[in-house]
Amino acid sequence: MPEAITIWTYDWVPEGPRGFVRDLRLRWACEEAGLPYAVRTVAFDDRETNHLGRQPFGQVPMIEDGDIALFESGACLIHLARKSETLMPRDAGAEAEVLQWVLSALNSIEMVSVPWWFLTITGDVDNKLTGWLDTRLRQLENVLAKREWLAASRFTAADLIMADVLRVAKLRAHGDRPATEAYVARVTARPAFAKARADQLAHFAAADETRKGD
Ligand SMILES: N[C@@H](CCC(=O)N[C@@H](CS)C(=O)NCC(=O)O)C(=O)O
Repeated sequence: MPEAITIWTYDWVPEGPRGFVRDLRLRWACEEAGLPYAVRTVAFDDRETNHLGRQPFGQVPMIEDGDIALFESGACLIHLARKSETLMPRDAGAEAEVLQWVLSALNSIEMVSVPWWFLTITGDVDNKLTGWLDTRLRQLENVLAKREWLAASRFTAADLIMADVLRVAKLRAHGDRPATEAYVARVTARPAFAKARADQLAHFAAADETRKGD
């Protein structure tokens, strides 16, 4: 039995982000790969200062794997993917393609989608990021119209992270991108995603009970 990986998340978060806190990416990866893992927590309250030794921005997630401690969900995902052919093929060319699309999800799509989403939910009626977002999403739609998976002609860590970036409700409801919508539905229909999501929701629901008792 390999030594268990530890995934770190918050002890509690408000309703809004539940099901989207980024430890889900790492839970999902471990579920896909059959890697045993434990979940541990840092306090959500005082998060800006209470775990800066583990995550210099006070965010989550982090992982520990033996002597290795990492933050940034993308870096953690790549670390996990290197342990599992399910997530990342051993072939050097296919591996490079997976890495390219993992970074693309984070640095070309999430880089604009998160600020766009934030402006939208904070009531910005003239969201100046919409044009930029629409261009990126249209370009990605063109890619997904021609292929089922981003890399290696099969599900990989690249699809896990791209679908996680794209599955945000406000993004899905914005515009009409049938290939992207089918892609998000296909990737998030995987049992490992359902398990990771249900476990995260249960984790925060249990935290509500603990808070009530405090
Ligand atoms: N680039 C970071 C972003 C991490 C991030 O935004 N985490 C959120 C939870 S999903 C968080 O900790 N938010 C609280 C905060 O920023 O104070 C990563 O991918 O790990």
